[in-house]
Amino acid sequence: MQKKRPRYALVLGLALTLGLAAAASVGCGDEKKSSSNGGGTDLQSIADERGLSPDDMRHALQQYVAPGKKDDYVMFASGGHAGQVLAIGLPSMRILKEIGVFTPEPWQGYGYGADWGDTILKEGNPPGTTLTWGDTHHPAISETGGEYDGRYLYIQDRANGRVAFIDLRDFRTKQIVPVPNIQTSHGGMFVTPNSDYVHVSSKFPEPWPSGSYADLKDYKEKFRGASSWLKIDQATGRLNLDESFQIELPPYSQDLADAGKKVSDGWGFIGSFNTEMATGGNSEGGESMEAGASQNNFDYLHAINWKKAEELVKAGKATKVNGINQLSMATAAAEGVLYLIPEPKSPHGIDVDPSGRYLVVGGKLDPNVTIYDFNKVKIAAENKDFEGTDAFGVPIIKFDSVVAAQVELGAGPLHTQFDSQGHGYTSMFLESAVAKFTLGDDVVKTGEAPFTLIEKIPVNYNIGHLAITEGDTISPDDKYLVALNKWSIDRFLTVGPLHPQNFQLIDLKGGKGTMELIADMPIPNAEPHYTQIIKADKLKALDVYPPGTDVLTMKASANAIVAGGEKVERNGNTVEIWMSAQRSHFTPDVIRVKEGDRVVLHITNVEQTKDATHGFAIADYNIQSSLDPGEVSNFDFIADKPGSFNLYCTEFCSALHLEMAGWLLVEPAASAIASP
Ligand code: RUQ
Ligand code: CUA
Repeated sequence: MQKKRPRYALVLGLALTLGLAAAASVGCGDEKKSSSNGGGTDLQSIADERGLSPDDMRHALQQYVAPGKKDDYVMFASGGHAGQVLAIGLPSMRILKEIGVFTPEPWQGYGYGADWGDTILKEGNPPGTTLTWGDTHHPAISETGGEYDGRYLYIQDRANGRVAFIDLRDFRTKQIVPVPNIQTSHGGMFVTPNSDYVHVSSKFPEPWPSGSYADLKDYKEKFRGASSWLKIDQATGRLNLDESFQIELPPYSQDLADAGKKVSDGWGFIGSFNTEMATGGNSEGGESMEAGASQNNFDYLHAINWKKAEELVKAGKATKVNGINQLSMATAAAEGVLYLIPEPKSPHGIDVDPSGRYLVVGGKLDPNVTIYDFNKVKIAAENKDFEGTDAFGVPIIKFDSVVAAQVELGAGPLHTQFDSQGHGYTSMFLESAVAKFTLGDDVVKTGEAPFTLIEKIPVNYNIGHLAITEGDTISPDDKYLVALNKWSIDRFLTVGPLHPQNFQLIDLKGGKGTMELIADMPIPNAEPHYTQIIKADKLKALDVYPPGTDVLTMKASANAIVAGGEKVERNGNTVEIWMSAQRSHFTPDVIRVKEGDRVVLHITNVEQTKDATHGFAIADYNIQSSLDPGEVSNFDFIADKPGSFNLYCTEFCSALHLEMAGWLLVEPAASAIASP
């Protein structure tokens, strides 16, 4: 709710505090006087000329990060079906980096001949498939004690059931794991509070064992979902399948998920829909998926005791299937690992509050958020307070025994984030709004009534997720909320029928005041489904790599050289070159091979100056790499195309950047020379 009353005095006060006094004082003396024909330099003239209201001016000051100053937060946003991750500064909403993940990305030399990207992309291919894209949805920052620790970032591929690991020392992808027995995954991504595991669950069930064929008439018998717990190696951040495990789930559509924390630490929660087990077939005499999957009044929230599951796996109760330890549904149900809790009709988000006690489920087709009390879930599980089992023998906890409250918010509640004051903030997709409400009075610190809708703010438009600064931790910062809107419609200049997505920055006023929309940000990428926002000072990214670093392992490369150590060796048909890159030349800058030779090329950027990145590209060979200071890039290719090819540095590194070039001379095989 923005007030229309001019608040010029306040704005000026703020401006002065923020050091804009100089700009203001060059005005014509009377600060309130506006210049009628533009060109004025006092604040009011500028505002008048640009058509800014006092509120606009205040918002500009709230968001402004002056040249040379830095942002307070970094938001990691998924890049949707473009397959990357974006790093965005807050509050400025300036894009800092696009990180290639599932899709090759030439600027970073990811997937264009250098071994770093090629190795990761290749290892990330499921057996028998070459994938050149992914659909990034849910980023998850590593945590220590329930707080983001700024070390690692994980993100899943919605389309192909894979998980990628990004090292936040260099903001580069280091691993893609095709998760066995999972074909697609949606929102089932989270990191446990001490980064023991990354969780990912399947979206649509597939025939088990994975990769086999089954007809849809055998859906109930043959198709299965999975909850996967991928072990994080603490020292490297890499995922280790040998120490990971999976829990077989009924063939429902497991949807969003969240980790338990504090009182619910050791548990994970996954929402689901399509407990009807509809399979589509609208042109085969059946009904479409959407109708079939919306029949039941309740679907099931899955509550998983992962610490218990881990014990069972260690006790040998799992079977290895396609390279991962699997606990059967029967074992999980019998041993107190897996419980179902009814959740109203086609639910969407499931989000655990910072205290770990409240589990908030969005209604999608229901105007309420349903809030469960984990303390009650625990008691119900212990007392076997069940209403029966589902068709697969999994116990169903009684709804009334575990619900804390249902709060009516309006049309289409999806996802919820929390502040530290005991509020939940839910995205309202159908209503294009964010609704703020209170949780139980044990966590509400503002004196407001528990389980009550407090206020709503409109957003533009069709909000999906929302993210609060440090929002998935045990202590959110009540600073900003970002609305991730799926449509922008009329908010930006039209750039053709494919409109940008729209992020909107909302000031939370410390969780105590009225939410206020500060800024819009068009996203020129695919739909950024979810983001997490970390305090910038928690990130400890490198400025340069230590000399001779292999970025895949983050260790010293065996092929690193120092300036002067360049050499060329020929062994039969293999030519191996150790090259250096330094402003403004490659050494050697001419590579002589014969058609058909294997070329093994190691390039060390021997510089240690911040930002002294060189690129390396060879014409017509589809080779492009980024060599950041200290980095070693390795190439291994067959010189199968004869000719004289220019090679050059693709980064404007110095005054003589254009001279940083050379040649790959591929002498034609004898037969080719002989031809007229
Ligand atoms: S969920 S389409 Cu993250 Cu609302 Cu995805
Ligand atoms: Cu090195 Cu341009």
